[in-house]
Amino acid sequence: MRITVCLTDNRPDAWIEGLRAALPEAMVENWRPGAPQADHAVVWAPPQEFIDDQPALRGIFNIGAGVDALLKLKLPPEAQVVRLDDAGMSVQMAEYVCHALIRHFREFDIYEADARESRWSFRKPREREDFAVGVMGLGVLGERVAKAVAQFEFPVNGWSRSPKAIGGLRCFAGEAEFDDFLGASRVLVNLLPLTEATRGILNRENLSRLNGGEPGGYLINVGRGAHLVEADLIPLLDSGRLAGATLDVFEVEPLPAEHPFWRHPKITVTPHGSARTVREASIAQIAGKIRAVELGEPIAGVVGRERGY
Ligand code: NDP
Ligand code: OXD
Repeated sequence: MRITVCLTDNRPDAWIEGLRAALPEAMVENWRPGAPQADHAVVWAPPQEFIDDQPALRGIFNIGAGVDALLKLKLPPEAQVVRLDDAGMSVQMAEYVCHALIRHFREFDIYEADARESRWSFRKPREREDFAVGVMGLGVLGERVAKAVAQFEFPVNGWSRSPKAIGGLRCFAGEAEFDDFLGASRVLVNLLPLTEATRGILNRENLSRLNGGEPGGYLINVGRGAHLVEADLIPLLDSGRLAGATLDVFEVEPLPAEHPFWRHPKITVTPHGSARTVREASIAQIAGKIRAVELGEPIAGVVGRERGY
């Protein structure tokens, strides 16, 4: 069995070494144009040239959860596309979202500003019942995040494509229940995959529906930058319709130095690091799946190419 590795923006050496150790029966090599045909590929954002050069691939294993960059390519029709299934990301995502939520709810941003001025001043406590959290996407990451938030006794709503019943959450599903989900939520957490159905979903109209249409909504975007219509955000913040936003993902990454999000007082920017790929756990997961595929066994995390995630 031959495995080819093509990792844009990532150093391949440790991945190759790890895959060789986990799959000693396989030939694992970094891809170069004209390389021998491989059975499986381990990839991150590969160029079309790579795919065109490897038409016989049976499995394409993405080293991230989101496959939007991969599905933009013209892939071999028979190849199975497989995304990372947690592999150490969900706990990081839960930490990130709980931190952003609690920082906003407890007004730690204001205490930080006060501390810079040596000002000793209490904020009036706020009621968590008034800060219902809505999690868009109840998949591997969204469900873990929703359950972590529920531990802090915030009311939690979740929205997914198919109906779900998850203890401690009020679950909404599909377009028909989307407006009710938004209206019932004050803090919106986006953990959707980027697909044709979800691109631009964080727009003026939808964000204005938060909190029953009253001002004070808050956005945490950890999905993809193209979920947000960036031009709509600053007017919503400046008019007070939204109280703030924590953004980890952007239409253009790295976020250009001149982008107004960097300097807006109500926006917190992080550099697409809310849940990083954990190399050792990911290698173990991918190697296990490759071995299962070779034995004809079913695996989790197979992407539905027609639905886009
Ligand atoms: P999953 O595929 O496990 O979950 C996706 C969820 O979104 C599912 O609940 C699915 O519904 C729901 N969904 C998809 N399309 C729609 C739709 N049109 N309407 C309503 N719900 C929809 O993905 P993960 O949880 O593993 O990851 C989610 C995303 O997080 C990734 O695609 C990636 O973009 C992003 N991500 C960001 C990272 C970062 O560092 N910022 C790190 C890792 C991931 P259903 O359950 O019905 O199928
Ligand atoms: C992912 C990411 O999709 O890092 O895994 O964004």
